Amino acid sequence: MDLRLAGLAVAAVALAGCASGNGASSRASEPIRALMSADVMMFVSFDADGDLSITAAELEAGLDREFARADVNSDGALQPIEFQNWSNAVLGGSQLGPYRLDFDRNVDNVITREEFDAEIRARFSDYDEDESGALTRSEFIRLVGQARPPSDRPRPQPLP
Ligand SMILES: [Ca+2]
Ligand SMILES: [Ca+2]
Ligand SMILES: [Ca+2]
Repeated sequence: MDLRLAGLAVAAVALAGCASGNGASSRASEPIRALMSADVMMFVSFDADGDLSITAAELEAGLDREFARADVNSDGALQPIEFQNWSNAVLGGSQLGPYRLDFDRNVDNVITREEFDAEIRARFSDYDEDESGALTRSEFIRLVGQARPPSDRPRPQPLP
């Protein structure tokens, strides 16, 4: 996929080079491409007051709402089928992260409320580039090449 994207970038640069006659702009030679993750759709939905900023209080309310939405049998944990259905509805499917094993840190096949909150809080902090405690739209946009690989994030070892 990276190779294919690189190929597209080369194609875009080549096209810009050919378009010398229309006087468009030389900026076209540096196409801007961005990455978003499926969790952005969820975080944007947390903005209850519609002021385009997701505050810490809105995060807390969102965690409550999403866990309740996912935990259909109300046993306080998310079984694999519950996570799958929630992911399909809220994240638009399971093609993009976050994945079930991102949440289920002790790999016991259930996601506790603590595991659910920990993963989403970590992602919230990860997006909060200016460390203001709130997320604005621009913080969700990462240019290609700037996305941090998952290995950069600390991962606790599974419990014995
Ligand atoms: Ca808000
Ligand atoms: Ca459950
Ligand atoms: Ca677990």
